[in-house]
Amino acid sequence: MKIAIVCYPTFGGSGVVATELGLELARRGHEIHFITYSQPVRLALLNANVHYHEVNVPEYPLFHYQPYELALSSKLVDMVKLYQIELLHVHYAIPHAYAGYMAKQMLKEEGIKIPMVTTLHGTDITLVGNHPFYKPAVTFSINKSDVVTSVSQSLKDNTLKLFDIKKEIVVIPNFIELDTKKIDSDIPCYRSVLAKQEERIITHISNFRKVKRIPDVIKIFYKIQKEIPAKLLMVGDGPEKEKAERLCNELGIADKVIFFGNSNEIDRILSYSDLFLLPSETESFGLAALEAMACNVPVISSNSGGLPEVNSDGFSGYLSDVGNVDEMALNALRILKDDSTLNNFKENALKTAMKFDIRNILPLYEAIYRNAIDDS
Ligand code: GMT
Repeated sequence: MKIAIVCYPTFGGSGVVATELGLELARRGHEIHFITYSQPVRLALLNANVHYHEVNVPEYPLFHYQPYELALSSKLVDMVKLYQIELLHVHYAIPHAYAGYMAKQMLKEEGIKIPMVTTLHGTDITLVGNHPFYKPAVTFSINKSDVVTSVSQSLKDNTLKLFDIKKEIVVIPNFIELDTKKIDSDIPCYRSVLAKQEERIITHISNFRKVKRIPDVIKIFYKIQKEIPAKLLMVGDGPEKEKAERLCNELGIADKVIFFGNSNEIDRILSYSDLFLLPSETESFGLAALEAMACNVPVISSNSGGLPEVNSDGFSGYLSDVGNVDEMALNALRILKDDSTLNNFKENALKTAMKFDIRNILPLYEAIYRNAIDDS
């Protein structure tokens, strides 16, 4: 199949999922066209089956806001015609589903019918899309999609609760490619740069937005390091990062916390980690937790949104109510207390991640694509 994938090219989960999906589809022989405003961060190699088309938005002083949706829908129309693309798969409703719908309409005028699959990722529904300024357009473009998927049952339930949705929503969970996770974590010099042999390594990876509850990450770690030798690796960048650095200084733990910024070495960092913290206010899925588990790292998370669908309480880690940092720290210490308990949790984390193996999930998308193309 010839498929156009529209996504955000940044470090966010939706862009990562879209990119990994496109790359795997290409490996399976499909022709994939990524259409976005810059090359997706996880898209290293382009080849015969992987194309990238940049959406350019010319700056014009009249516009206070440059019209990205307009440029995107025009680009979609051009690329569909040029490459005979058969299906649009848009990730994140805003504004991609809206632009995709406009492209569909323009193409229809020229006698070209193309189905659109919209995948809802989370904040497009729970935070941004639900804002009254966006809600009518988001509702409209979801209802006008040929197929709507959501990355968890929790996100589906929220979407149906918050929006007047007429379409069926199919749950297709996010996935992980386990084969690529074999990192040579035994290279001693790398680990020793991060922590002393006796220190446990605790990691958090996110976009450092409010929803991630970054101060909770620091507070949990503060309690852990009072009991056992430990280091905290903070990976990613965003609006809450500076505040987090200040909090570490105030608590006197700055020398035990390393802030990395955005990194392309996520798997390597995770391969040295003993525990992952994700105390978010909400997560539709929690891809970062799955990536951690795929690298044998147990997860301490909140129990909100789709996290209970990913992290298994008492098995791959523990779940607690949002903000219950005392319980999260206690559970972290339960996991980290001795090597045999930790190793058990590490094994269970990997076992849990295996349920989300890309080889099980990808055929679900392929089936949806085929049906949508056949029905159009
Ligand atoms: O806040 C983020 O983590 C970024 C956001 C995004 O849109 O990329 O992530 C959302 O989509 C991910 C991929 O499906 C999910 O794993 C995240 O849980 C979800 N974030 C939230 O729901 C807050």
